[in-house]
Amino acid sequence: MKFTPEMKKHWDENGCIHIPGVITPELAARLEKICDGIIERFKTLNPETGEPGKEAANQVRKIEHPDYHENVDDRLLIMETLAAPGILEFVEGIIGKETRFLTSTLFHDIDIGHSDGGWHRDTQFIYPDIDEQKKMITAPNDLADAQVMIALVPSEDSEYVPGSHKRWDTPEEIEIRLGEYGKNSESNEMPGAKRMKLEIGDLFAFNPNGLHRGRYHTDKRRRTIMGSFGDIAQTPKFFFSYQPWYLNEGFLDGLSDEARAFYQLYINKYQDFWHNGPVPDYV
Ligand SMILES: O=C(O)CCC(=O)C(=O)O
Ligand SMILES: [Fe+2]
Repeated sequence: MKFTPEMKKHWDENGCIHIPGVITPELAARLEKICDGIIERFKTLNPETGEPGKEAANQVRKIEHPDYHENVDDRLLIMETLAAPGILEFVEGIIGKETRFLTSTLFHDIDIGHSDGGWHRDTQFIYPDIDEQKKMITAPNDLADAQVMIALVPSEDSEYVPGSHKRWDTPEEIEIRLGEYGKNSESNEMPGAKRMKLEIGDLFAFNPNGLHRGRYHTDKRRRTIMGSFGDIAQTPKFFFSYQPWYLNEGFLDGLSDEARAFYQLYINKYQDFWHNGPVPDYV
């Protein structure tokens, strides 16, 4: 994938971008198999809690955790894919700053339950106070993040409201997002919502400040991996960035020089937090 100024323009205007075919179907198939194994292991034992993963879970976080992998090469393939030169160039291009890693996620279909997904801005989980949220959205330079998804099987499970990343909610939007204590948040009537149609190997990146949601249905297979990236000048210390196993001896061994350098930057930024805590609550 080659980064272009058009991509940056599209990103700035919309807060999201869809780029077809960034990985080959062959690589997607290999990763899909690895992800099946991760989900099975998570169900048996979530290494972060020491308990079986939640039954209705639609995601596994931090999929490079060593306990999800019998085979080191599988772990390295995931890390290599999320830090491929094309991806890193793209992320720096759209964010417009030097970037660092934050976390990885695997989104998958669920065994029980059925959810069209709750509309949200990720900022609402960090700033429950509405005025704080508003301040963060209207000063977007303070939060330059990108969520970069790669679909390993076709997926139409992500929706976004283009342009909503750089403005506050309209009355209709806020009523859906937060009205009546979240009772309306799964509404299918969000004005301007765009559903992404991803084929195998497609990339979908979005600014999590914008209005978005994911759909989780038992009958729609989903295997989408995601890397979360942000401005190197910021080091948010919370559950997502708590990954002390990066300090394990030889954790980066076997990676390409570029990927190794990128994850080493992550270690440099976060090693104090991982050594000294405080250990965040599990979410
Ligand atoms: O499942 C999805 O597509 C939504 C994910 C999401 O909300 C996020 O990564 O911030
Ligand atoms: Fe989100």
